Parts: sequence; structure tokens; C-alpha cells
Amino acid sequence: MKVLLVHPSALMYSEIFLRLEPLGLESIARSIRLEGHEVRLLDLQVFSHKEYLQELPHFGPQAIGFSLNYFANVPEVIDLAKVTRQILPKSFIFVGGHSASFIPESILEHAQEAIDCVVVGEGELTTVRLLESLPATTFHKIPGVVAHDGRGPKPELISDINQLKPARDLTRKRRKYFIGGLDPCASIEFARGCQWDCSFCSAWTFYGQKYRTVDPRIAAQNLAAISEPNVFITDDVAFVDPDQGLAIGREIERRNIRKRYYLETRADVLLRNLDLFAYWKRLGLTNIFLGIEAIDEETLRRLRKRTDTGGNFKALEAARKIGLVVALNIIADPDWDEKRFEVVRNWAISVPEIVHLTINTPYPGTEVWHKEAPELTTLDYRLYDIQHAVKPTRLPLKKFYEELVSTQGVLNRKHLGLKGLWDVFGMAASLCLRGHTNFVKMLWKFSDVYNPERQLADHHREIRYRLTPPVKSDSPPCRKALYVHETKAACRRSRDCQA
Ligand code: B12
Ligand code: SF4
Repeated sequence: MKVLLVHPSALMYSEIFLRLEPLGLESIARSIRLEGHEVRLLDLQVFSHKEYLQELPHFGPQAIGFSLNYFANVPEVIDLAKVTRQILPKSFIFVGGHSASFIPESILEHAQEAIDCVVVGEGELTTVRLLESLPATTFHKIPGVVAHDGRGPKPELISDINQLKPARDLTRKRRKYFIGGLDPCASIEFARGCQWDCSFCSAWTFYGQKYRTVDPRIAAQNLAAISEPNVFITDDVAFVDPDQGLAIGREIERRNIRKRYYLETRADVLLRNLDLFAYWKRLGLTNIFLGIEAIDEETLRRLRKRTDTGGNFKALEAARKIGLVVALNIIADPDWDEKRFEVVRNWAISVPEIVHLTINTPYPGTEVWHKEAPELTTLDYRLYDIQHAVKPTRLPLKKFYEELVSTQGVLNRKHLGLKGLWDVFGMAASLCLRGHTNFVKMLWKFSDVYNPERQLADHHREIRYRLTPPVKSDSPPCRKALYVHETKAACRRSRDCQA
């Protein structure tokens, strides 16, 4: 069967810092290609809608699968599916991905027959089974498939993630992928899932709080197959298992792989494994992202981050000593007033790290979604991108965005001013000389993208698709009920729980 896999456009707010390859779609592409399907992949982060519409008659796919990792992309994917249905009425159209997995019924409803089914959870195995079952109409019984005729059982997690590999040869214009100065940049997975349970995050509910690692030899083999000089490690929390991190490092040395790496981890994981991170610095690790989230104990407790400010600050110091470039995230609460913004701004200016601000956003799939639903001020999918306030702000909304953008601007200028500008200039010039212009273009985009008027105007657009709010409940939902995958672990909250 001819299958076209499509990744939606990037959001402006994320594109200024990075643009990364659609690793999930590449992994699905390889799994179905092994079954004999003819597969093409089109990434709309890099290609236009016009090019997508040209691809349809040109390739003539019998099945089209859209990736929906982000709620903000829901309207775009629904509209693309509707146009595709008109152009190729007999094609089979399906959707999958992180966010789609938490709202499959809503997606089917918005699409009004333009989408045949939603695949929830990991896509590799379910997509193979789904395509194998066609043209029969009983596909809704497959684990992980949700269709108009019903819903199959919850999917199990893939038993051996060592078998998975991305079909990188299918992504066209690979030089468009970058993260900051790591330009061009490929992505790789060393592990899947997260064992923590932060109340604002859906990484743990998607994989049912399970953490699986790739065998170090296979991880290094996959790394060696990458032609780009830079690699982004997609793990939610890198090196939770320090033995795996060390063993991958030894394999990198043995194979003499020379690349630069970017990874994301937690402050406590870094502090527990300083020697490992120092070793990886010698192997080529240049940048790390730490989800610090807050600079006060009360907020950390509320977010259930299971870290404290003392540990977080120690981790920043330790990373500096190792010589890593650290970016960190602070979650801005809609409840912040001018004073709170000022405290955070002053703190952020006082540390040498790159500080990002995102807005506290209840998402379907998180625990806070169920608790905070009555407070939501909008159900417009496009605003669920952690750059817009979807809960009431203490300050007037316009003032809130002004404070947010001026804080982001101060933090941005910190790195583009004087010494920062000099450092960046050196890197930018050398990247331009080598023809890598993604990072350089990004440097000039900041004020176009981060603009309070634009953010405010985003709230006044016509809304065609709305999120369905959760049913109001006084008690937080059972943890297992939030899981996308079937897991054997028992629910820890209540002995009476049936989930
Ligand atoms: C790399 C990454 C990015 C890249 C995007 C890369 C890309 N184009 O795919 C960048 C940096 C651009 C990015 C940006 C953002 N990200 Co991001 N990102 C990730 C990250 C760290 C890894 C993704 C990945 O490659 N995983 C590995 C692959 C193998 O898994 P996968 O993509 O999930 O794919 C599997 C399934 O989802 C499914 N699947 C996926 N697509 C499809 C399609 C079909 C047809 C089927 C059947 C199945 C299927 O099958 C795949 C294989 O099993 C994840 C966290 C994580 N560990 O997954 C966060 C994550 C997905 N991102 C998140 C967020 C919040 C964002 C931003 C909104 C942040 C921001 N404001 O800047 C933006 C918005 C992006 C946008 N719309 O432009 C959240 C999602 C929250 C949500 N529910 O919306 C996550 C879960 C992080 C987190 N812990 O909160 N991100
Ligand atoms: S925020 Fe990080 S540590 Fe917390 S659940 Fe999400 S991925 Fe895990």
C-alpha cells in the first residue's frame, strides 16, 4: 500500500529556538516499510501546505497518517484531513501522536468522517496491524485504535524498543533541522517514558510511568548511522539509568564517534551523576536543558516536581563547573503580578544560564487538567501551546503578556548583549561560513514572534474547533485512568479502584 505520513507545521513560538526531525513518524515509517508498504514522509515544519497538496496527486497515497503531538496543531490537522478527503475520497486517513492519544473521540467528532481512526499510544506496532487489517472495517477492534464504530482495548507498550529505528532517509531537506547553535542537528532516542509524576506533565501518563532504555550497543550503532555532526537526545529525562549512560559513552569511545550533543534532564539526576555528565562533556555534550520550573518551594510542591530549590541551584552550579551550557525553564503562573515577574526577572538576570519562560497550562492527559478545568478561560486548541494564558490572569491579560514578553526580552538580550553578542556573533559567523543559516535567521526573529499585541490578538480569532472540557470532579482522577497504555502495575491510590 502507498502510505504518506505527515507532520504538521511548527508553531512560531517554538521555531525561533529549534526545529527538529519528526522522529516518531520516521520510526513508524520504518516499521511499516519493513512490512512491504511504499512510504513517503512530508514534514510541514519544512514544507508548505501547497507542497502537501501537490504531493497528494503526485504520489497518490491509499493511506495518509497525520502526527498530532501538540494540541495547538489540532485545527490544522483537522482542516488538512478534510481537504485530503475531498481530493482523495477513497483514501484511509488516520491520526496518532502524544496529544491525539488523550482526545481521540474529539478528533473524530471535529473531523466529521474525514478521519477514519485515531491511533493512541506508541504508533509502530498498531500502525502495522491497522494497515494489515485494511480494507476490512473491523479495525476499531485493534488495541490502540479508536474509530467511529468503537474503541479497541488499551494498547500494550512495545516489548522491545531495541527493534525500533527511524527511517531517516525519508525526511527531505534534513539540513533544516537545528537546535540553537547545533546546526544541522539530528535526533535520537536512548529511552522512552518517565518514572516521575509531575502534576502538569503528560509524559508519564502517556507511557504509564514506565521507563524503558535502549541497549547501549544498539544506541551507539544508531548514533553511528547519523550523518549530522550534532544530535538532540529526545529522552524526557536523560541518564535516569547512569549505567546505560556510561555504557553508551564507552561504545561512543570504542567506535570513535565524534558529535556534539544536547539533552534534557532533571536537577536531581544531574547531581547524582556528576562524573557521568563530566564524562559526556568530554564526549561532546555541549548543552543541557533542566526543567527547574520554579524558584520557590511552594510552587515546586504544587507541581509535584519532587525537587527543592537548594538542589536545583546546586545542580546549576555543578553544570557550570563541568562547563556545560545550561538552558532552564521556569513556569509562569497566570496568577503572577508585576512584583512576581520582577523577582523572577532579577533572579534570571543574576544567573548565567539561558532562562525560558512558559505559561502554566492544564493539558488533557495531565492531572491538573481535571482539577483546573472549571477555571479555563478558553477552549481554543491553538492557545494550548504553553505560550498563552488559558486560565484567568491576576493582571489584565494585556498587562500579563507585556510583563511576560518584557521578561523574555530581558532574558534574550542578556544573551545577545555585549559579551553574549560577541560569543553568539563568533558562532553565527562560523555557521554562516559553513552554510548553516537556521540559527542565524533565528537570532533576528525574536521581536517578530514575542509581541504582546500579537499574543493578545491570538485570543480574538474565530474558533472553529474547541477542546472538550473534562467532567467536573471533586477528587483527582485515578492515576491509572490517565494512562494511555495498558500497564500491569496496580493503582496505588485506592484499593477499591477499578482502573
Ligand atoms: C523533540 C520534541 C519536540 C520538537 C518537535 C520534534 C518533532 N517535530 O517531532 C520541538 C522541539 C520542535 C518541540 C516543540 C514543542 N513541544 Co515537544 N517534545 C519533543 C520531545 C522531547 C520528543 C519527541 C520525540 O521525538 N519523541 C520520540 C518519538 C519516537 O516519539 P513520539 O514523537 O511521541 O512518537 C510516537 C507516538 O507519539 C506516536 N505517534 C506520533 N506521531 C504519530 C502519527 C501517527 C499517524 C501515528 C499512528 C502515531 C504517531 O507513535 C510514535 C512512535 O511510537 C517530546 C517528549 C517525548 N519524550 O516524547 C516533547 C513533547 C511532545 N513536547 C511538548 C511540548 C509542550 C512542546 C511545545 C508546545 C513547547 C513549546 N511551547 O515550545 C512545542 C510545540 C511544537 C510545535 N507544534 O511546533 C510536550 C507535549 C505536550 C502536549 N500534550 O501538547 C512533550 C510531551 C514534552 C513534555 N514532557 O511535556 N518538541
Ligand atoms: S516534567 Fe519531566 S520529570 Fe516531570 S513527569 Fe514530565 S518528563 Fe517526567
